[in-house]
Amino acid sequence: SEDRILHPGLRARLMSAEQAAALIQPGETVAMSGFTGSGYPKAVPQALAAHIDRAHARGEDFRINLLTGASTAPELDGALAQVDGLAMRMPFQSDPNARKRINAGKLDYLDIHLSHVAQHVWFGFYNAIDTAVVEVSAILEDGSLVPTTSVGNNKTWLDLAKKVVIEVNRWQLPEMLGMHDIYYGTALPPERKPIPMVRGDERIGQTTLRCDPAKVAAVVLTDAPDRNSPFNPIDDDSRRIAGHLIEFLKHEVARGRLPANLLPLQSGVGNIPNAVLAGLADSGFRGLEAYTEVIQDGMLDLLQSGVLRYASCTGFALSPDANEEFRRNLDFYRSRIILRTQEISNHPEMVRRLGCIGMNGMIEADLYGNINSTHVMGSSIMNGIGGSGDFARNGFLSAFLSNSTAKGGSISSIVPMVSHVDHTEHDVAVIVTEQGLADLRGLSPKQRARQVIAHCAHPDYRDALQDYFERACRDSYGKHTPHLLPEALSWHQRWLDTGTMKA
Ligand code: 0RQ
Repeated sequence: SEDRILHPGLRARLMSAEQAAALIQPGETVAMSGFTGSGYPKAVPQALAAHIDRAHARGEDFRINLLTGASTAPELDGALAQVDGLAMRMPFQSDPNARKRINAGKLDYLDIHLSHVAQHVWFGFYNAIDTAVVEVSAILEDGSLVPTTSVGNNKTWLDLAKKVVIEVNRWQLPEMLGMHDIYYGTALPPERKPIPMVRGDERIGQTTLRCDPAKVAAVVLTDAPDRNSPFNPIDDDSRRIAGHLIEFLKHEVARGRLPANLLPLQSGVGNIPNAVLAGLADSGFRGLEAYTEVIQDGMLDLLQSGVLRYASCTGFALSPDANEEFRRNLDFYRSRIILRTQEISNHPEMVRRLGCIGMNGMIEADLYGNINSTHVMGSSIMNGIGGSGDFARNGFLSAFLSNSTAKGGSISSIVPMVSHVDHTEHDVAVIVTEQGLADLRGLSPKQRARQVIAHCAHPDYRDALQDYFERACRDSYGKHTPHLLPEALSWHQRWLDTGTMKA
């Protein structure tokens, strides 16, 4: 602890995770660090889960409201959901236990644009934050904190929480000091100023997080790694999706609509976006930039090969192997990776100014280009909208990617009407499946439907989509965005009733 906690007053607040967890009271709103499996507190959430479990065994009510940056890991979301310790969760999760409770109607979940979270807390839209639990790699002499592998909303949590619990994780590398850019220039309307950044690799803030030592109630030492699952090996369909998108980007360069090194890329997490990154490695592109939320394995490879010049993000989602690679070659990555607060990594002002190219996964798309990123059969949450909307609406171009079918071909990812809408037809430029790419820019709804059916639908479902569209064009109440209302969601109902969308 000597070299990691340089502030004597804070060293005096060292205690066990159990003691720190006991400071959190039932009903509190607790804001924790963590973004896509990186930089989340590793010990206090598990100790809190045990504490809650004992309270429940005694017949006491004990649940908290939990905010984070984005998803975390089994030690946080998993542990707290397992013991029924959560009353409300926001703004994003991807944990199987939490998901199960949310979809059983036992846990309230608010699925929020990731750029909105910090400002909404500042606006006072949500409960006041009772406790912040934030992982750092070191506490400096002046009490400022060295962030770890994600920044997320930590600045806001530390600024606004009534009390603060700090986990100093000795597994995290203190040599990451200098990679973060914490911007303290955000103000509330009507006092807001332009964000003073015109290139994605600029630094506009400071390298550490401020924290009032008087608010720090506990400091806990930990020694555990970030945990992320390895990616699946890239399959043929993902490779095809990546191929279609990269061919499209080259076409845009050839037509003079994009510069030769494109514009800053945003990439969602998941196997398909990872395949796109892998595809970019041998695409011939050079000097690419990434202004994104999450750095996953493929981005490290692109940095290594020099295809990518830099990556700006707010967190990592690395497989165990990629994590080791990052730690071994930290000196190389230090000058090429910037970690920002998520209000800046996802800021509409920055995404619009830089002209980001958004590339995100989807659950389903409809004929007219509306996208469902979050809900299976319109009602069962998968993960959440995350940052996809921040980039889809404000970027230069927005692409949504998916296989054309799901669940062994029993589901068409292209449907007459999406069963839930996250990204409207107004925010979607291209849709890509392994079948092909539909370029929806400048097209009317009916023109879009023809493109989506021809280029994205799986052959097993193409005729049925065409048939629906033709009958809708003939019989719909209005002919602008033709629909047959009793049939529009019948594919979903058929799957629920019979296990397949096929008639
Ligand atoms: O579920 O594992 O139970 O079978 O969805 O699907 O094909 O593995 O694809 O990992 O890329 O995830 C939209 C969920 C896609 C993701 C989504 C089922 C499928 C499987 C996963 P099973 P795949 P991916 C940056 C940006 C929103 C957040 C975001 C996502 C599971 O991309 O969460 O973009 N996006 N953040 O079976 C029923 C369909 C389906 C379907 C797929 N049509 N119907 N189930 N599935 N299509 C990151 C952050 O913001 C933090």
